[in-house]
Amino acid sequence: MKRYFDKDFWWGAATSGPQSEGRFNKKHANMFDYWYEVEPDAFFDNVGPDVTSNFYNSYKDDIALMKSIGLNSVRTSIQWSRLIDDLELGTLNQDAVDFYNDVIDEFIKNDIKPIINLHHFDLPVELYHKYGGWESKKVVDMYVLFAKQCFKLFGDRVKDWFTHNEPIVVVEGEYLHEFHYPKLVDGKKAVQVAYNLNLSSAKAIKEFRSLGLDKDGGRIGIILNLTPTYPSSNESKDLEAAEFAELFNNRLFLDTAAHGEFPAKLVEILRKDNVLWESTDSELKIIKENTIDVLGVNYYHPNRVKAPDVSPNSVGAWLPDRYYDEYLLPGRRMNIDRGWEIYPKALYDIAMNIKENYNNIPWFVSENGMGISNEENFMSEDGVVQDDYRIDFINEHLIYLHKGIEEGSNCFGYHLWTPIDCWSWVNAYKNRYGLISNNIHTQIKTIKKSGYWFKEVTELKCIED
Ligand code: BGP
Repeated sequence: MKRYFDKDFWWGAATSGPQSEGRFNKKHANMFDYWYEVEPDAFFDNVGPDVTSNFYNSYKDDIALMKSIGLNSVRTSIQWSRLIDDLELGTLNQDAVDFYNDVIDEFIKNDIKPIINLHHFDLPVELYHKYGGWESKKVVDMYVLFAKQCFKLFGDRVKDWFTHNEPIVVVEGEYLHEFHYPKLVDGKKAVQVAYNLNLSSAKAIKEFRSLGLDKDGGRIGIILNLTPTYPSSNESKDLEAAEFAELFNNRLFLDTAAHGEFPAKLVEILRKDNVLWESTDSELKIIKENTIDVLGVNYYHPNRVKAPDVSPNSVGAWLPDRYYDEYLLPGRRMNIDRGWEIYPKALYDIAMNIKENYNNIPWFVSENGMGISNEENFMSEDGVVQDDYRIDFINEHLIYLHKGIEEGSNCFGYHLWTPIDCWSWVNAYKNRYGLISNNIHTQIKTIKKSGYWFKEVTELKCIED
């Protein structure tokens, strides 16, 4: 059966500044630039973000390649650590202003809608060392200065803005599960950071509207990795575990961004556990009054949980994991290279959740994708990666997305991670995700089989079951 998408549907792909540009000409180091300086072997094969896919120098050729595979929209981010000269004052680095102006103009010249995200895990590291980064409300205000500069400089041409990418990953990676620098394990700080990230998003949205960009066709939102939670059984203990996981991992940001309020049940638990964030009435008012216009949803894999083996009340320092354990579904389909379960139906569940519980807000799939190691093994003699696994993966996800749209969910686009193989946090170049391959030694970029297939899909605006 053929499934048709709207004529204005966004067919695109996503990357970020720190993962594609390289470190050229940057005045400040971000958290990952610094981490790589002090601990290079924390990164796969000791490869850091210094060059990545060299977008800083090759953006014209890269954008031409993106156009050649039919992308009509591309998301990247503006690097705070590149754009801003004095972080405290929010003054500009003119080279960076010129660079981002050129990039945006080049996208538009190629009929690709530029979608801009502001923060993608890339806090300037000196703000962490000086103030504790997102633990500090002073840093929240510096981020708002950066956001305001971006809106003023580029808001005439960029109409779709996002404040953060996957803010829960900052909370988890930096403050709970030790997978991103500074690798702390501190539940109380984690909760404050989650609050401050939510506050920073609302404050940036307020600036956006006070500049009148919403009156000029502009929209602003947030990008969340809405990993749906599925309980291991219908027993009440597993259902409760799943409820907490959903509250902490998804609704902590989604309810706040979309409804302007933290979920009451989560607040109650955090208060009872003595770890609730510090907030003021005026901040909560800003959060209430500055909800999102649009939502980006990153989806890779489901989150399956069960009741924890240890009772929530009987463990030491507070961590959210005391309320649930991960559960591995027997017989699950896996992307073994990345260690993630493949479960396309979750996209339909996400679509229905947004429709039913979040006022059917306009949204798009802002990331989805399949990371594969040693992809050169799938390269045919002409240098084209024969990535049929990626084509199948995308197609299956689009089928479930289409079902959700048919049932009335207000989804307007699908972006794959990523247009051109780029560097990744910690995994560096281990897993390749792109529609276009990038040889990191020669910087030769070649369209993969999936890139040619995606072009056809964008032209026909149609997939097949
Ligand atoms: C998302 C991030 C992206 C990208 C992707 C793939 O969570 O927003 O920046 O890195 O994951 O992740 P990885 O390369 O670690 O498999």
